[in-house]
Amino acid sequence: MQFELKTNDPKSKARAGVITTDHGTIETPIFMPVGTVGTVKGVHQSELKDEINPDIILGNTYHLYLRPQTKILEEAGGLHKFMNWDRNILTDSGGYQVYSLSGRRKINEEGVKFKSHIDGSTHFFTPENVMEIQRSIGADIIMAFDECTPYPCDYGYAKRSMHMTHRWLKRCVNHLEKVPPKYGYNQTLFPIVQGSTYTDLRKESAEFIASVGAEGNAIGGLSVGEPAEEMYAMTDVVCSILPEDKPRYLMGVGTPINILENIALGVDMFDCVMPTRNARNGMLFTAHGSINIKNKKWENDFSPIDEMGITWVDTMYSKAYLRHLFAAREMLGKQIASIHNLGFYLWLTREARKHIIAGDFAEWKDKMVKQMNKRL
Ligand code: PRF
Repeated sequence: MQFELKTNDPKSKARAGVITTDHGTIETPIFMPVGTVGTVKGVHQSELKDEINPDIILGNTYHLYLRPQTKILEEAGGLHKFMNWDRNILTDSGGYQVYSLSGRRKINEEGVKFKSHIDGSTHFFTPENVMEIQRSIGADIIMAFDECTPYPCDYGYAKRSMHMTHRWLKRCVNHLEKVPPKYGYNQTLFPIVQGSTYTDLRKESAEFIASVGAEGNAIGGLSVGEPAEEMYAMTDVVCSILPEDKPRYLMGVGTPINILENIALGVDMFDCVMPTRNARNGMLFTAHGSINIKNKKWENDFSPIDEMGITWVDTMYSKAYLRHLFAAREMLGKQIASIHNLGFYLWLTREARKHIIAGDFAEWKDKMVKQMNKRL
């Protein structure tokens, strides 16, 4: 994998770059649509490619390991072939998904014992087997196995957990060297900074992660319920320590405003279920604020979903029609809303990139943050 830093914004820490892997280039900043189980929920591959057009999507080790299971993915020749997606894929390691299982897991130095959300069966993830599973899935970028701490988290726990995540990283790196890639292209491991909301821990973690010399780095443990200002303070500290010439990925973030604020602090990559999950609940993001399409006020509003027309659904359908689809619980409603929201998120990061290159990102960001902070 290569990363070429193209432009630094003069008035913020925002950057524009290009990542190149064996599955093509990724222009950064980028938002990566989440395709947890090998599908970006409700969106056909053709719509994803032609309309939303991301250079990379995300998959989840935890879910894919449980279903369809590693063996099937190997027989298919990896996730790219299985889901017929020939661009980049990143897989998360399961560190966050098992954390979300709270009552159904036990963590110790060796790894995490957890119960499947599907059938209750017991499984064990270790840094070693998570590397092997990610070899079998075959994503271009794979994540280290970490513990994502909750918020709030007491200092002692956060510190012990962070040190364990660092030891787990060493085990990931050692083991990955012993297991070659399976499908003839390279895979790049991104380590993950932890340290909860404690500045000294974040510094220590970022220094440790930087010392490993990986080709890209991630920031975990944020957007878990802390106030946005605390998240920004942590991203800022971490970005000031992580290497300039390597991409930085902020995991599981966030709202359109969170994304712009974190781009301004030097983050290059994002993922979040928000655009698709909120779409399925009838919430649309636009450049002028968010819309609850289920609201009665849209009942006879025959104007397009979004005048900007970023994706074809925006001008093809009216707000009244989309509201009707939600009221009637028709699946097309969720599909339309998902395409709209993902199109908007990708538009937002592409515009950010354009403005970084043009040198007026900071002003544009402030204007957009004000504009988007409304409910229509
Ligand atoms: N670790 C991993 N995946 C994640 C996170 C993390 O801390 C987060 C935190 N927002 C989202 N996804 N492995």
